[in-house]
Amino acid sequence: MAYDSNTMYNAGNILQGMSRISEPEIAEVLHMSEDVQRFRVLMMKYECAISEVRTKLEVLNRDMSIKNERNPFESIKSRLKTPTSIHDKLMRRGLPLSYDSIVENLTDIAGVRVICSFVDDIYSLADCLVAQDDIRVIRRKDYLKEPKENGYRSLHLIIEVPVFLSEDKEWMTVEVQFRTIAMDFWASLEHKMKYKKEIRNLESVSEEMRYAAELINQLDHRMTQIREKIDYV
Ligand code: 0O2
Repeated sequence: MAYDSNTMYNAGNILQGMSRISEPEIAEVLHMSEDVQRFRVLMMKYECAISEVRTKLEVLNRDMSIKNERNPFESIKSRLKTPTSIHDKLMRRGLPLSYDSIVENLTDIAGVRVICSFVDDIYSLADCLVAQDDIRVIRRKDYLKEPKENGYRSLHLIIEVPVFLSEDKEWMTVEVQFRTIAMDFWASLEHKMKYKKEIRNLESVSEEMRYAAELINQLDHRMTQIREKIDYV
């Protein structure tokens, strides 16, 4: 499921999100007819966790934009993994299709993607987010410092946030990806490549993608240098 940039996250939207997942779909795709209700509640909690993280980032955006005279991010997108994607990921990894397996093995059911203009904003924003005392960092993967072989660059954080329910509090896992506008542009094209069954000249297209990723990296750094010159005036 694609990331959605809709910034409105209220109770209505959450219910609307849940109703998108039909019971037969869950039962059929995940082979867990007895756990359908538990699964729906789980997805509701992940949706609330997305909402919490988005709010935290939006608060940081307002605060930092006043202090630094620019917005640390351009946009936020988020998505909840669909039952079909959950099924496919578990199958790909040879893991059981069960409620417990989903909770134990998947850390990206709730996904938030933050698109920044500048690389240094990525680190400032990520540092401010993880410094909050109700955030637990589970994992950090810095594909900016160590890009993937194909040229992919982003900063990934797996975090836990508390979701306060009517009777208890639960820590929910959210994957937060930070990247620049240019890196996002590159990643969406590269993502399309994965879904195309046959690409002619795959080797040379992959090489072009690696070259484009390098150009994007240089452009991102050049833009930061220009911004610093403007800021110094
Ligand atoms: P989708 O459809 O975007 O959700 P994990 O998924 O965390 O259990 P993994 O694969 O080691 O395990 O995590 P990693 O490397 O942090 O990647 C997680 C997500 O980052 C991917 O989710 C993609 O969204 C994105 N990503 C990672 N590598 C690439 C890449 O080379 N190209 C592009 N375009 N995106 C990438 P999914 O589940 O693979 O896909």
